[in-house]
Amino acid sequence: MFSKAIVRPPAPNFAAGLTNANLGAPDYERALAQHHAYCFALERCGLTLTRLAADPSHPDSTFVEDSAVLTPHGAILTRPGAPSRAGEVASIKEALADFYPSMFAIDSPGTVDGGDICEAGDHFLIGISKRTNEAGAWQLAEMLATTGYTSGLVDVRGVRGILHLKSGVAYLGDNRLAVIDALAGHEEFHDYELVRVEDDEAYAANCMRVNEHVLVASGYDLWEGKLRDLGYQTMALEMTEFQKMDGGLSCLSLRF
Ligand code: CIR
Repeated sequence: MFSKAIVRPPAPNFAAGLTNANLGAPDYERALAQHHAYCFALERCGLTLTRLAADPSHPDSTFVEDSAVLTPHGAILTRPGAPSRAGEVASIKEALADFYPSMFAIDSPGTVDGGDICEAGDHFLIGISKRTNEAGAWQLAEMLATTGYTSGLVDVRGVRGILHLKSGVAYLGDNRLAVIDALAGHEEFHDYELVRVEDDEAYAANCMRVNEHVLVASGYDLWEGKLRDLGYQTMALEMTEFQKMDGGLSCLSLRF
């Protein structure tokens, strides 16, 4: 169960962030409205939000998930793989200090983006991507091991259209993983019940179980229907402007 989350709205220069999506420039006002609805949904799931101020010096800083990995046993500050995002960690550290008296941190030469880290019960799936390197992944695995978590690595570098592991995988609870076809055969997933996301709805794989609900991007009806058939209460949220910047639902908050 989560009780809190940290969020940060997009800044007016949000469109200057990194993207490979080729979906056009995001509309700032629309992004703000979508972010507002996202925050409201988290509150409906029972979370108390810490709302950070928009940070125009880091256009990607609305994607707060990438700067830390949070578990019930501690916080680990990451070292984002994109140089333009390195400066985002300081303010996340400050915000987390209110909740975590001490924190681990990933060191050079390791890099980790939180979007590559999928908590699945007591086991962590750690994506190796253009952002998270093996040095970072091993550091993280060791830190997690000190508080009793196991982990496994999943290399997503060869998977097209995937920025981070969680662009294609989400843990739904109950030993179930939502997964895109391209990743479904991975040996790290053998012990889970897999729920497949169709290729033409691949973006929807980045869904998010928050307490009694699963938040999903709106417009992916097959996927939402599948989740409902499995008994999940879904909440659909418009994500178009964040998708244009390679972002999904999970990236917009740090939940704990
Ligand atoms: C980036 O390329 O870093 C941002 N434009 C998108 C980050 C999305 N974060 C995430 O999936 N956790």
